[in-house]
Amino acid sequence: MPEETIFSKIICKEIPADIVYQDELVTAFRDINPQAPTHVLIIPNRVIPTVDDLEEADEPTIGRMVRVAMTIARDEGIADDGYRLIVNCREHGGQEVYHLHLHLMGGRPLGPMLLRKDGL
Ligand code: DGP
Repeated sequence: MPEETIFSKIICKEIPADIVYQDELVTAFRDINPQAPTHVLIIPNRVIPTVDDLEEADEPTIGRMVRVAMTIARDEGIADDGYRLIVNCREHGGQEVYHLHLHLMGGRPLGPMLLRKDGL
């Protein structure tokens, strides 16, 4: 069983967060350090440390995460202009919290996907 995370405490409301959606599979809340006018994290209620830990049985959960992101984007009024969904995985992916999360960002043009470095 993976360890509880800071996000587990948000799910059970042990620590405060601006929760915008919650159901039996997923929770969505505003990022504490927003990088765009809308920046919401969508997470599974069960701790899955990284996207690399997904199992076949998690397919309904990952599907729900994407559908919830889509619905929140519509509710926030950013869907027509477009938005970005990001999942960071482990060290090179820049993952800080080892509880799988989908970043939903939008509300302004987000620019190129990555800052390019010499030699890629
Ligand atoms: P990542 O680098 O992909 O692991 O992103 C982690 C994100 O989680 C980062 O954008 C900041 C956010 N975050 C970390 N701790 C908290 C918290 O306690 N509350 C909220 N709302 N967001 C948090």
